[in-house]
Amino acid sequence: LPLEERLKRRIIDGERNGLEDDLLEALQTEPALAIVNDVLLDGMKTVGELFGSGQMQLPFVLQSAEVMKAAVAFLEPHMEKNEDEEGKGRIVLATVKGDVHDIGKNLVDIILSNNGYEVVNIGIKQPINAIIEAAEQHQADAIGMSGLLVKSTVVMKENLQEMASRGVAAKYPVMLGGAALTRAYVEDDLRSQYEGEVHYARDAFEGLSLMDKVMT
Ligand code: B1M
Repeated sequence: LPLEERLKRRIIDGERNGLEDDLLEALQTEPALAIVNDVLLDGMKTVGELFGSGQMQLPFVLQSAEVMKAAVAFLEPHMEKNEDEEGKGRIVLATVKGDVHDIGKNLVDIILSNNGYEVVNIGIKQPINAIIEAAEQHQADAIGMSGLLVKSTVVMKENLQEMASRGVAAKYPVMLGGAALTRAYVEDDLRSQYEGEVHYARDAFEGLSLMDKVMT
């Protein structure tokens, strides 16, 4: 198979043996981020489709996710860092309560961290209490919540309600992202009911440009 196909297959098959050799070879011709975005994420997309249509069972999805994580970890030191941009702001990042998906959140972490932001990544399944607490403790400038499950979109709505009732809505602009969200849900529905700032980011790059706007 050609290299890109081989890498995609590794994600789909959850096959780690030889992964690093293939990634090193890919790095000869492509920047690390492009490998993630154009090749590996395509593989994860196929995994999602196979799982969604019942052609792939959960333990195999987990294996694919682990290969994906290993690949991102291997590529991370090769990613471009914007050294002159520093101290642009501090953001608390979490996957919301009841949700374990963290590959996207961790990509957002990498992209923001490489471009001048300090990210306090508090992990998965985080209740709003823990998110607000981390924001207070670290004097964050913004809060980012990720969630991939349809039910996480409801959790995010509840989280905003909780932020409003705790009086911290004006303090922390919120960025939301994850596969089950839509721009319309965030920017029409949620925004119209919320007194604070709430934004949608389709991917990690939009997350960065959004933060750059919010922080200025
Ligand atoms: Co899950 N899972 N999963 N899963 N899983 C989905 C989300 C699903 C769509 C698959 C499907 O059915 N086709 C489906 C949800 C359906 C729904 O809610 N209606 C699903 C399901 C059902 C489940 C379980 C319930 C399965 C079960 O147990 N029966 C279970 C849930 C457990 C739980 O959360 N309580 C479960 C478990 C798992 C694994 C553990 C096996 C594994 C996750 C491992 C891990 O993350 N550590 C997993 C995986 C890998 C997936 C799919 C296949 C791939 C997700 C992924 O990593 N994509 C996924 C299919 C899909 O998404 N279509 C699926 C790559 C990643 C980079 O994309 O996270 O979307 P994503 O991030 C993007 C953008 O969304 C954005 O930026 C990234 C790109 O740059 N973004 C942000 C994300 N967060 C952001 C935050 C921001 C800004 C942008 O600012 C704060």
